[in-house]
Amino acid sequence: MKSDKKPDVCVVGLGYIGLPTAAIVARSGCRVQGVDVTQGVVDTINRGEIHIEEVDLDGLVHAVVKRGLLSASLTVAAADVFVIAVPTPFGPNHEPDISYVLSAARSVAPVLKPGDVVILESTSPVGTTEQIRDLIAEARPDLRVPGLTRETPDVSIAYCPERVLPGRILHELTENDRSIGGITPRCARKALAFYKLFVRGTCVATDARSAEMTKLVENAYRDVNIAFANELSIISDKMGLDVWEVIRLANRHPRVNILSPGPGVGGHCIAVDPWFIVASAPQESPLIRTARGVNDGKIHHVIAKADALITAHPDARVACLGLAFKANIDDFRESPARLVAATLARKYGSRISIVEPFAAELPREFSGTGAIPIDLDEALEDCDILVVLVDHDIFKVVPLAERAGKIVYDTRGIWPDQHKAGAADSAAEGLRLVG
Ligand code: SAJ
Repeated sequence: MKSDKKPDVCVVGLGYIGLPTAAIVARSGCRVQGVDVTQGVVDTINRGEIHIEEVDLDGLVHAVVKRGLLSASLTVAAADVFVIAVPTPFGPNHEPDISYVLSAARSVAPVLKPGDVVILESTSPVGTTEQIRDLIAEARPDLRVPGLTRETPDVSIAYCPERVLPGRILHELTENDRSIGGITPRCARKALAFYKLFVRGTCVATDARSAEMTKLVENAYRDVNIAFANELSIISDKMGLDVWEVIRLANRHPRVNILSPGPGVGGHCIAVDPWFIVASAPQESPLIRTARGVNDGKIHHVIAKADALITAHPDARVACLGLAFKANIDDFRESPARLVAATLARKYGSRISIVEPFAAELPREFSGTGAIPIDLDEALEDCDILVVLVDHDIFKVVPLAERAGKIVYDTRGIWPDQHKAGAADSAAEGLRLVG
């Protein structure tokens, strides 16, 4: 990479991470070429528009495209730095699928020249960055690659995971600390110089395998702790305890921080990444594997409890509040709330209404069930049972007076005062089911 001017950068993969990264790198003054396999994505970006939802991203992409700093194409062209940010899903048996990563590396290899830097950002099993190095070595025997030459390598190869939150991506891409894992320390230094162009957080150099494992560990840690909260909620149900009261009190301990129960774990990160660790060490990861089972099992616990409640009130109209995988965003991928609501809709049909302020229409699995989308006011006026599945802010602020006469199953603990709604018992109005 030339040290005197800003590097030309190629970002392969223009999704939830690649596009914001490309836009922020362009904003730092680099010329950035974004590459994607979908013509519609390429065309949208070249019009200065975006194909994903992310706060402030539209304005930034429009600005850098208009200034000629960001353009998109289907094919990789020569650059100084190559960032690979493509999906890494898992297969039917939770085995990691790095085929998109290897395909991206194959598209980069032919245009590499001495001095270039290749950085993988996609969440990947430990050892993937070395596989990219080996692929480049095979495709370009004319290049000296790091770790396989005693001389100074021609190219640098590194791994740098992101840890951004949807809805805060532009902020966190610049402010969060970054782990920069090089195949060699020299590779880490070259990649670190690139990130210092736009990262204000601390960039910590390490080796590629440690950086790969760091990303998986961060999310597995969170999954295990969510599983603890979900298991607590199931135990509390059995014991007739208010899990939210127990957690609230336990968290007053100076060194206890129990996370929040929910209807399960959604999204394509926390529910996926732990499996990459289990795949690498299946005998040594019983806790991580079991936590995945607890969180996936919680979905079925919530379905069974809601089903029993609806069956016990055959004349009641039901509103499911929320379909998104987490609060205040419009991402429905791998959403437990969506699975719970669709299961109830298939069984109870038009008795079920769906309130999802972040969805313009119901996902396809609701078609033909008879369930209809309604807004929150209609739910509060017309429905007798409220099943809270997502902790959207708009749901949290519903005053007690507007839900006092309702039967509430609150899987997110958003209404701690619900029990004040009346002399709640299994038959009376105002029953509050928690956890
Ligand atoms: N959840 C709970 N209870 C909690 C916290 C979360 O049930 O106490 C559920 C949420 O409802 C959601 C799921 O877990 O369904 C995941 O939510 P999340 O808040 O963990 O958010 P993600 O998946 O959008 O982001 C995570 C973050 N990782 C960590 O917090 C360690 C983010 O920093 C990562 O960048 C992201 O995964 C990722 O892309 O890997």
